[in-house]
Amino acid sequence: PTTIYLKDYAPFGFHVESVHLTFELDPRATRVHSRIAFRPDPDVADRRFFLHGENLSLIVARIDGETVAPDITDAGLTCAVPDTPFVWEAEVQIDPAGNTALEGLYMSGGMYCTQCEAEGFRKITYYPDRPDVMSVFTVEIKGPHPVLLSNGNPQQQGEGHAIWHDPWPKPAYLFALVAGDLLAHPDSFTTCSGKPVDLNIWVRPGDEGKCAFGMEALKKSMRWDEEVYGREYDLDVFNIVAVDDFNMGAMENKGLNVFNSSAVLASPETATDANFERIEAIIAHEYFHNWTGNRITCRDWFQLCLKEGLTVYRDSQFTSDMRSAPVKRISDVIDLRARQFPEDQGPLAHPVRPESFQEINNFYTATVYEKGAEVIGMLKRLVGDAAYAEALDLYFARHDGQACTIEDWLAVFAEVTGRDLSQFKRWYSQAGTPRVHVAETWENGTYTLTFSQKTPPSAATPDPQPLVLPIDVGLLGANGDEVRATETLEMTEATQSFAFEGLAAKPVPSILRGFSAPVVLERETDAAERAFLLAHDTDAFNRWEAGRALARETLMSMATSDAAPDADYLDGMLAVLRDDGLDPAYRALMLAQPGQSELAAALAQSGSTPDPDAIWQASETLKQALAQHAQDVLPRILAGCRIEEPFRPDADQAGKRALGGAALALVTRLDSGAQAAAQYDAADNMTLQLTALSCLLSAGKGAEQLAGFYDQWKLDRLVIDKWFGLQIVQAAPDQAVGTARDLTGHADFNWQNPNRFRATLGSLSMNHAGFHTADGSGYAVLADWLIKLDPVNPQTTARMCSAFQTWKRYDAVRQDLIRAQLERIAATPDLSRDTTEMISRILG
Ligand code: HT7
Ligand code: ZN
Repeated sequence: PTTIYLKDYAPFGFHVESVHLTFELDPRATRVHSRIAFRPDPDVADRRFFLHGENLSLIVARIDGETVAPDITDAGLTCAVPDTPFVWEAEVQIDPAGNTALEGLYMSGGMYCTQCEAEGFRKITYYPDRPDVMSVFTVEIKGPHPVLLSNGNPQQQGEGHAIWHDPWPKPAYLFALVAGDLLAHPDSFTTCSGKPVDLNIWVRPGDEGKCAFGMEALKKSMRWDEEVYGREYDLDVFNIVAVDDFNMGAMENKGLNVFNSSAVLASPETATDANFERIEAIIAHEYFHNWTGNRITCRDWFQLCLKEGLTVYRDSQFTSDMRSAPVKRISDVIDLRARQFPEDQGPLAHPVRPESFQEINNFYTATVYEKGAEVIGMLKRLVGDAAYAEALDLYFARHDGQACTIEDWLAVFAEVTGRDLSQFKRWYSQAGTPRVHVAETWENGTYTLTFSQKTPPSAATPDPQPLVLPIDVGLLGANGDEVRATETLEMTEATQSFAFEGLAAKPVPSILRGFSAPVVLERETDAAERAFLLAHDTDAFNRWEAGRALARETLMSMATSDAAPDADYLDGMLAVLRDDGLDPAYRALMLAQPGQSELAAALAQSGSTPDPDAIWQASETLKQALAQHAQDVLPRILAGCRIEEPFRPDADQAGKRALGGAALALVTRLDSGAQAAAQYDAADNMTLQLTALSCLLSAGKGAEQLAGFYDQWKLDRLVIDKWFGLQIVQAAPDQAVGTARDLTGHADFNWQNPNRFRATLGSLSMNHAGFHTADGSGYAVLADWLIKLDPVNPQTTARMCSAFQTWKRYDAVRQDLIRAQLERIAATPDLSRDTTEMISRILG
């Protein structure tokens, strides 16, 4: 496979003045006519006329009306063209029904839909399919379907015929077309300057009752972007379509967002609070792309973080404003540690702005998205809120309608603040998670913190240099009062000291408040100090972090010796449970234990080889100990979390249900599932129903409820995904592989549907001890299915290979078992470019 390098970027030699596409839809033989006006760019020396194109049957091509015979390869075509403006026309035939990869134009449940990011448009017609080629599109659709949609505004709509015009120049990856027998959930929005916008969520008949929440989320997002970023919507219509077969969450096509059904459809009976929150965030994310991604796009795919990091940052600000800011921050950090840290600390490590790739789809990663957002959060912290707002205004004003780079992005900050951001820019070019060690001294009223930063070298970054780290620090006195409010220390050296003078007594430091930089903080301290911070820290994040560290440390010692659960941890958690002044959602997060995979990582980093069974056992023992320690207070918590009002998926009610769920999980360990069974029977919403079922399954009970759940929901695809996933995630380690195997034989296991595939095989990889079962059967089952899926859907296959990325953490026997499976996948004939790249990077 060819490797593409950032350093080789060269502009296209032609401007595209306009694009006119006509689609004659047919499941097996859709015809696509293109009429594209090109103008040679005199500033570009290399004016080779190359159009991308894959899996296309060219019927005819013309230049200025004359038939031409281009040179065609698997990747596209070249053709001799005039040195003056000309019109290219082509007619191609494609096979949407045979397109199982879900890139380009494909069919899902009888409807036509498209997915063009990153490089799917080349499967629709010949085109310069690169983000720096932007043009105005007019799209004509012919087909016997009641609903025919594309980007922009509708120009004509009639029986079996529609014309759409998008006035905003865009790259081809933002093109979309949808056709089918769909129903709309309509609404409207008036923008800040008084322009009306028609809003619709389009769904298959039967799903119309699941759109109301998504529509409210859309309107809130539109208002928020006006109020917080000054960004107004710019078309007459905004359409969202729900699609069942989709490789990711959703796609921000201009004026026509396409969503995985799971990322938009929800009703109280069928969706959990977590689903509602995710839907609100994804709707916001895709909507915010209208400015950060669409109006200002990326010059090339190496700049992906330009739109993704910024848009994730914006959607996290939105969720913080709509819900609880500390709860959102803690949830984001849990997610970062669970998904981005393993990537950054393993063989798939790459910079936020990668410098090479073979398959760009493999770089839609937690590093580009979530670490990319962290980098923006650090920048904002360093320059301050006012300068951030000024820089963003300048960015939008200067770059509207352009395809930009990280250099363009940083330049507006440098200009607004006068800062030299060259060292900060290393965050974009260096892979790896910095480890920051802290030492302290106390002398004559001066307390000094000395930080040392070290980023472990990796294949992507063999010689890491010191980064700019904003480290937020506050100091607490012995009674828990703040003796120094939060201050951002700006660390730029490998080792650097910061002194706090004039203190009456040695303080307790609260370091890296709000998780102000995405690093691993190393501080040798004792359980007593952690317990003090858990009880007193005035920073909500660090208070949670103190409890998390206590849990992690006790679990690590329990997993490696016969240590008993730490009393400081148990007492601290009891105090949290009793503290009704704390937000229930926050208390629920406090009670959650670190994931078993996170513990495996921590053990590996501390020099011991993680034993998945011992980690599982430690985690079970600690939950049991906490249940016993808290048994007197649990009934009161459960009662306090009961909600009498009608269901609302808002943060208040969701927080109560989350705390009630955490308490129920503990109670289930004491009452053999009696209260969980009662909650299951009484549940009138999916959160309560699924929480109860999950408690029962984790206690090795609930067979009857599981069967009843299937009968109740067998016609609801999204709920049945939960049914598949829950059984595997909650299975005991020795049952997980068998459960997954049985479910792959179930009549409803449609392995070509990415949601169902992920619900089954993805859940197996999430059951840490089950997946890493000593005989290697977990690895073998996953590898079997990845080999089977690869020729059908390389993108989803390649993404799921990351389940193996942590393989070097484990013992030699497990490593050998995993390596054997990786080599078996690699040796599969005709393996896709996507999966080949992932496996070879993981093998190293
Ligand atoms: N910009 C989108 C990224 C994307 C994608 C979405 C759906 C299917 C395949 C895809 N490939 C890349 C999603 C986003 O970040 O908003
Ligand atoms: Zn995005």
